[in-house]
Amino acid sequence: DFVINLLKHPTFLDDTYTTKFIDTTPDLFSFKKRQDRATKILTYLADITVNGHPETAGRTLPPAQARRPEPPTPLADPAPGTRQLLEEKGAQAVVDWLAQQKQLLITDTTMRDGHQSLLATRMRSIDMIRVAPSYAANLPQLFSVECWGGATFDVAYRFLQECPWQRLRDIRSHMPNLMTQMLLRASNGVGYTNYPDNVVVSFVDQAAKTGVDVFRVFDSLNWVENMRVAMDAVLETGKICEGTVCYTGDMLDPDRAKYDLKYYVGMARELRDAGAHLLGLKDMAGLLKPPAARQLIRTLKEEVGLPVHFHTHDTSGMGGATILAATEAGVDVVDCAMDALSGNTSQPTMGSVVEALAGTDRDTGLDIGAIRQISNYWERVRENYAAFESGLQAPASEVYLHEMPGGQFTNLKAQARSMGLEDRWHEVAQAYADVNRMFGDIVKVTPSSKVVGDMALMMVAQNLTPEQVADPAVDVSFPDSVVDMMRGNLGQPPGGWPKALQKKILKSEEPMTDRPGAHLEPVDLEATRARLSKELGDKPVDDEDLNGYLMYPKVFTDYMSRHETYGPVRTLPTRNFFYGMEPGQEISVEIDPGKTLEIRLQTLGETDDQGDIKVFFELNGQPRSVRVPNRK
Ligand code: BTN
Ligand code: 3PY
Ligand code: ZN
Repeated sequence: DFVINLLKHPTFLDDTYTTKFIDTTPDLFSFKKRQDRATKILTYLADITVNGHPETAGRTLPPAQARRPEPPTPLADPAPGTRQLLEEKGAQAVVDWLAQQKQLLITDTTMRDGHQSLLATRMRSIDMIRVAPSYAANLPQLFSVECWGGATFDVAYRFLQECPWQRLRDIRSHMPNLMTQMLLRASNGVGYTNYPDNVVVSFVDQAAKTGVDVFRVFDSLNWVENMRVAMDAVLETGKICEGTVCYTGDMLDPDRAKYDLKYYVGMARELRDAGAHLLGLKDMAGLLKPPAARQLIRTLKEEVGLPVHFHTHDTSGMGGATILAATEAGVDVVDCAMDALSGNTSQPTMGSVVEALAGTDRDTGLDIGAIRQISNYWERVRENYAAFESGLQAPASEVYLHEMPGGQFTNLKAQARSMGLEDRWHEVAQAYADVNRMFGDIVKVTPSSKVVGDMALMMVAQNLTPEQVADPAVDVSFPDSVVDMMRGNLGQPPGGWPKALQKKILKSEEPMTDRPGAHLEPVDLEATRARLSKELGDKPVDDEDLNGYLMYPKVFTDYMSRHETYGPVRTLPTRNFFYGMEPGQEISVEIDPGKTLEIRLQTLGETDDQGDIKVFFELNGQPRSVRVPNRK
């Protein structure tokens, strides 16, 4: 029942497809003849050159000296790594192997959380795929490479005009010895709301098929009940299930007793009993301080018996110290970002952690020279994303006040800017902390963090105090996301929602207290596929596209309709994708392995009386022109 997607069909991908293919497969061609892919790419380049990219308008330009980054040469054939162990002996064998290792293992997060936290998730696949062979050859001792999930999924479709599944497939194939890792928001999939159980299962299944090896599964309220469907689905695939505890508050602060050592150990045991292979400890805001890390990791190791994989953010500047404390306490794996995309709201710095442990009994065994070379590549890559830099100048202890996740911080700041609240940022930070208390002190991570952020921005914009929000006599119009969360649609926090506030928000409506998924009808997958196919002009819909649509219906169909116009723009160099071309510039674009377009921009014509402008190119030496609207 696997339907080949026409857009990915090898015969179609080859521009030389002929009427013979159409004649022999008439069912694939019940729609209008479309332009060839080279013309589509020229149309895109012309449009961006004339009008600019909407996402970079008014933002900082890449530095003048920025050039195309060159990945380091792979030094050897990739040595066997964790991926071979998983493929040959299975998930439990990887865990058993891990438990016997003395060295600290490292997961590289650059391709997921690193750019999610520093560059608004805007890194394009091509910049990752080009360096993947260098990772495989030069750093075969890595535990895994986190490169998928979280916010990267919808941003790929929504802003980067590329297919997230194709990204995964390509990284997977260029890095055959390293395990890929994704971040999965349990019942929220890679979205912001609970999905029906069969949608979650279908998504996990497809992610495993396309190439995810390690699934870090967490729930935004730390509600294990709401993680079982996703965890069971991962276990069913035979891949590695990293059941994850989110860390919040301050374990050693008696005023935050709700999230104490006992709480974390209890949740970790529940995850172990739910079948987790590995225990994830996800410190999404970077709140775990070194002394607490020492106690927490040691106790988790003793009391739970699973290898522990620790994730933190360096927002406070203390992340490296916490990693070293965790290492002394026996943590098995830690997350780091490559130097050039590390620090601040991102992960701690890989090269520095490797150096700090060199020669100790937990020496990582990673080649520091290889790390520096790969980091130099990322440094160049980063230059081309200047438009998405947050402008954050320094680490800040204020994170212990607001507790915003690293992946949300810069986003919320941008949201505040767009509402004209940028110069009231510290008030937003205080409001964020106030809202957390009003909501009963909850875990704040996607999607619960977004709800807290929405509420905080609303309070600052409307000059509302926590007392006014709580006062039954003051009329407050709550953001939709807050109403939804209080209804129980994201699940239950430990101890439930504060009753009085919930009542004010829901009025006479009864909240739900059980699993949202239990109330959601299963989606008829084949009927959905048929409906989507019809909506796309009778185009066949493969399993990846179906799962993309199930997560993000409108985002997906918008992506598909732009794809019709612009073609495989994911193959463009990043500089040209965001800024178009200069007259006289020449670029090579490999639209398929071995099929390269040589594109030269000649000149821009005059704008005609319909407001269109003709753009003159040379394509593989032949003159070509395309007409695009001049919107300037
Ligand atoms: C988006 O931001 O909507 C996705 C990126 C592609 C949008 C294309 S870029 C050329 C053309 N100009 C626009 O303003 N939108 C499209
Ligand atoms: C995400 O869910 O995208 C996160 O990064 C949470 O930390
Ligand atoms: Zn993170």
